[in-house]
Amino acid sequence: RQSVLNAPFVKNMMNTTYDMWKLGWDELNGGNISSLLTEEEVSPYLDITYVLRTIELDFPVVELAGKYFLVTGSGKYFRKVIENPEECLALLRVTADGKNVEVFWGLSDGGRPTSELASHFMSHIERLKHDPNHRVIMHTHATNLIAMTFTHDLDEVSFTRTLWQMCTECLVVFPEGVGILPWMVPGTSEIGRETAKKMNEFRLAVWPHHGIFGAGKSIDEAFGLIETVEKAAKVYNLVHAHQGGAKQVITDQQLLDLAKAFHVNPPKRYFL
Ligand code: 2HA
Ligand code: ZN
Repeated sequence: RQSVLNAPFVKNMMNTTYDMWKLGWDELNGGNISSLLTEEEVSPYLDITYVLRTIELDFPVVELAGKYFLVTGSGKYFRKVIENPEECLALLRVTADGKNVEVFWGLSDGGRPTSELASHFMSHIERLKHDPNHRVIMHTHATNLIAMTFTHDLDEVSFTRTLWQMCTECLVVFPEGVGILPWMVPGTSEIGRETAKKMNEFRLAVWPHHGIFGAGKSIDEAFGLIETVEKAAKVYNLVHAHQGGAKQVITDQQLLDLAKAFHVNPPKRYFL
């Protein structure tokens, strides 16, 4: 059997967490990622009949029974995953009753999976209903996006429109817009349920004054979605740091022209 450290899914997780830390998004233990894996992907690297330990969940997820995930650990630092993946990550499987996870590899110091596991698992359940190829949920403290949740109103339509108006590619990258939760206490099943509700309609859910959740078919896609929102938020912040703000933005007609050219269908409610 090959070392799991050579598995592409582990390498990509190590590199991505390091990149995200370097971007300044994941200070201290901020941020978490979970990536759905198949038994075919996992079995060349690990004996899936050998469970290291079982961890009970606070919320049952029977919809995910038998599914494998690579997740970041609770309290672990994105900066350190690349140095110590076996302590910072976990490869686990949801038990048949959906009440526990079985750990096959990782969390070598006895740690637990991410504190936001509820939001991750509930969001996976919702995204899989919409997209059988869905794989990844990613949470991060993207700096400019957090800043924008202080200066912009938190109405989903108006927030989405502003992001679209800041960078021409935005409408094409997330034509469904972004969902926004009310401010809530993190790490709970309640915020998990509210995040998952947004994942019914969006692949991006903003947690005001905290960060963002993104969903994708791969780590690269979830990262790319968040990176695009963060870029637009950065442009917004730069523009609004100038006296007088924007003198012009991408117009509704231009957004509609983009949608037509790139064959995406943003909902009508976004257009005034
Ligand atoms: O993992 O980001 O929201 C720490 C967090 C909690
Ligand atoms: Zn967070």
